[in-house]
Order: sequence, then C-alpha cells, then structure tokens
Amino acid sequence: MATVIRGGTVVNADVSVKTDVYLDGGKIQAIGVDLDVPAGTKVIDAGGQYIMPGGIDPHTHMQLPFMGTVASEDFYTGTAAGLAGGTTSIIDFVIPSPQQPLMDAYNQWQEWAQKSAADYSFHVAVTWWDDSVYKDMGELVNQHGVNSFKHFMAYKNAIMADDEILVNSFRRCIELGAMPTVHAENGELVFQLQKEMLARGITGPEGHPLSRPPAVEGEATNRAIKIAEVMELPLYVVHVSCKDSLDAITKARNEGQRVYGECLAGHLLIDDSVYRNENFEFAAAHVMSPPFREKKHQAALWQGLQSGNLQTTATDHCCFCADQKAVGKDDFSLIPNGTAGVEDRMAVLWDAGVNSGRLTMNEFVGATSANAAKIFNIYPRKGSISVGADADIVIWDPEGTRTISAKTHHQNIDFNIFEGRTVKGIPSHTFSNGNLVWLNGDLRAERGAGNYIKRPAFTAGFKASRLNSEQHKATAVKRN
Ligand code: URQ
Ligand code: ZN
Ligand code: ZN
Repeated sequence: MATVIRGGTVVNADVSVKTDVYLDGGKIQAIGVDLDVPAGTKVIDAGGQYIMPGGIDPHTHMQLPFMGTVASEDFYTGTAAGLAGGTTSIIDFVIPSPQQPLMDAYNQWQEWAQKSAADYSFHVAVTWWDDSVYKDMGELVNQHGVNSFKHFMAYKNAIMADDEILVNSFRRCIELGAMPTVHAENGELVFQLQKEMLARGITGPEGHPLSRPPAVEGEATNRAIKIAEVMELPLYVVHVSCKDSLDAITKARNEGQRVYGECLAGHLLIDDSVYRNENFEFAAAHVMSPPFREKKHQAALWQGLQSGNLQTTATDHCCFCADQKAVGKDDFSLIPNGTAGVEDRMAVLWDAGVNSGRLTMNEFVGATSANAAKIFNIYPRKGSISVGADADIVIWDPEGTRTISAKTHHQNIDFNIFEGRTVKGIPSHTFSNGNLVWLNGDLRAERGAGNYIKRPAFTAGFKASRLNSEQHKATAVKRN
C-alpha cells in the first residue's frame, strides 16, 4: 500500500537527514522534504522518530537440528519475532551433515524457510569434502545466489571442518567469488578440555566456559586468518566473543588483510557469571558457543565496534527450551548449544550503544544493517533508506521503553538472556517489503510473506587480489 512517512529523520549508515519517505510496490520510491504523493496515500507521522533501514541479522539458526534435538524457533515464529524487534532480514545457515550432499541440505532448508514472515538468505556450511562438495558449491553460487560458505572449526565428531576441509573449501571460494566464514574455536582443544572437566567431576554448566577458554577461540581465529592470508582471500569471523580473537582480527586488518568480524548482542552485554548460577536451568539456558566471557571481553568488543574492527552485530538465534537443555543435567557437554536474541538485538544495542554514547546513530545502522548488506553483497537493496531499495524500514522511537521478558517476547523459547532489562529506544513501526507488519506492539507478520534473497558472487576485487601476488607470478627455476 502506498505510504508516505512524514516528519521523521532518515538515519543511514553514512548520513542523517530530516525528510519524508514514500514507499509503494515494496520499494522506496521517493525521498524528499514535503513530498508530493498521490491521493489516497497512507500518511504516517514519524515526528521525533528515526527512519532506519530494517535490521539484518546475519547469523540465525531457525529450527536447526543440532545435538540430538531441533531448535524450538522455526522460520515463521523466528522471522516474526525479528520483525517485532525491527529486524527485517536474516541470513540463516544450511548445515549439511557430514556426507550429506550440500544440495540436499540446501533444498531441505529452503523447504523449511517457505513459512518465513520476512526476507531470508543462507550461508551454506561445508562440513565435509569430496568432489561433489566442490561441484555443489559451484551450483549454489551460480544457480542459487549463495555467496558465503560457513566452516565450523569446533564440534569435533559432528560438523567440524579440519584444516584440509578449510583449505579445499577456501580455494573453491576463491574460484567462485564467495566469502568464507568461520566459527573459530579449536574443536580438538574443546573436546579434550570437556573430557578433562568431566573427569574432574565438573559436570554442570560451569564446565562449559572452562572447556572453551578465550585462547581456544583466539587460536582458531588466528589460524583461519593466517590460512586466508596465505591463500589471499577475504574472511568473515562469526560471533567474535573475546579480546584474543579481536586482537588477531585487528592485527590482520592493520596489515591490510580483508578480515571482517561479527559480534553478538549477547556477548556485548552478558558475562560468564551466568554459568555459576546455582539454578541449573538458568545456567544451562546460557550455554552457547563461544560462551559468554568475563566482563573485560565485553569492553574489548565495544571497542571493536567503535574502532571499526568489528563490522556487524548478530544474535546466533538458536533456541532450545528448558526441557531440551535438561538433557545435559549431568554432563554439560550434552547441553544443546544456543540462545535467542533476534527480537531484542536492535533495542539492546541502541540502549547500550547509542544511549551510552558508544555508537552514533549512523554507526548503529552500520552495525545492525548496512555493513552486513555490504559484506554479503546485497547493498543498497538492503541496508539503506534509498530510492529503489526494498521498503524494509523500521521507525525508531527513541523515547519508547520496553522491559524485556520471556513472558512477553514473541520468540518461541521459554527463556530470555536479556530478562528484566529495560531498554529505551524501540521500534514503533516495522515495514517488510512495504507492508506494515509491526505497529506499537501489534504484530501483523504474515506466514510465508518472506522472500528468499539471492546474494550475487563477488567478482572483480575479490579475484584481482590473487593475481597481483608474487606467489602467483612465480615460475620454476631452470637448472642445468
Ligand atoms: O555454533 C553455532 O553457531 C550454532 C550451532 C548455534 N549454537 C551456538 O552455541 N552458537
Ligand atoms: Zn557458531
Ligand atoms: Zn551460529
């Protein structure tokens, strides 16, 4: 429905300007002061509010089969909850089991995602390797608009990618112009440390962070960065949780290597004391990997966002309810890893980031939307308030408040890691492809209304970097 949003301030990642926005046909059609619009256009008064690009969460796991169970949030309820919080696109993960053809897994996830209420896209995980994986990666990039491949360096004896898989897959990413991404924890160290904790009788959730100390993440982050350096391709590190990883990313970036870092809303605000809570359900509800860290790491992550060494924020929204977490009552290594956040990410980031002065509004838009759109090659269609862009818009009320609770959230999980936190700055309106789907607490998400977003491969700059390096000009020495 043709709509004009008047009286607000458009906030993009690069600039803020007081102006009107006219949307119709699912696209932003015009931007300007006191816009003339056709008769019958719906008028929305956004006085005193900010008109921002809808959030992009580049890291979710809706209805993920994992650790013997299935995440409780599905693609409809999860995207609907995202819309309630101002997030209008997600990038989820297709995670093939080892030996499962990538195309089979991709088709399965596409089937699950048909019910999405908002736009969605997929990273595809490379969890094993043979010629068929090589081939399927090509089909996914060239036929299906996948331009990023995930590698879990953790989860030994499950979906872990060892260095052989990493190098083979990274090489294929170069050929295809696809971004490699990593979950960077040394899976062997985690495996051994888990056994060690259990052998010492540490079976509760307090054993979880003890089996995955920051150095375990820092080693894998550095290893992935070095592999990418030698092979000369960009790298995206998901859920950077600690200074160890951030330092490796910062060093690489200072030396001109193209490394991107993502941090989670949870890791910015929650510390590892949660694992020492005497209530098992509370502690287990926070079991996710990498784990929540000591407070000093939160300060580092905020500095990472402020310095531009971390570019995106996400949630790793992967929901397991108390009855699912209980399987690890006597062995923390069995607790399904994952927490929620897709509904709360933007409000907690605004409250802790913008209200605190850590981030400008423009940096907030970068971190919650525009940067992910740029890195994953869907900008400015997504991540910007600009003519021709999808009409994915959140009208942000900086004076609005909400107290976050599992009792009132829209996420399909019986726990909220931000429980009780009162935030100032919340979405009053969310538009998804020009449809008003959230209005002051009234969620009007429509099952199946979401579109699959194809993300074009990277070409020019991506491949050029390899053509200039000495290694690739080298020739054999002639010896008589
Ligand atoms: O590791 C991930 O990103 C998935 C399996 C969600 N779980 C988690 O603990 N982060
Ligand atoms: Zn992960
Ligand atoms: Zn994840």
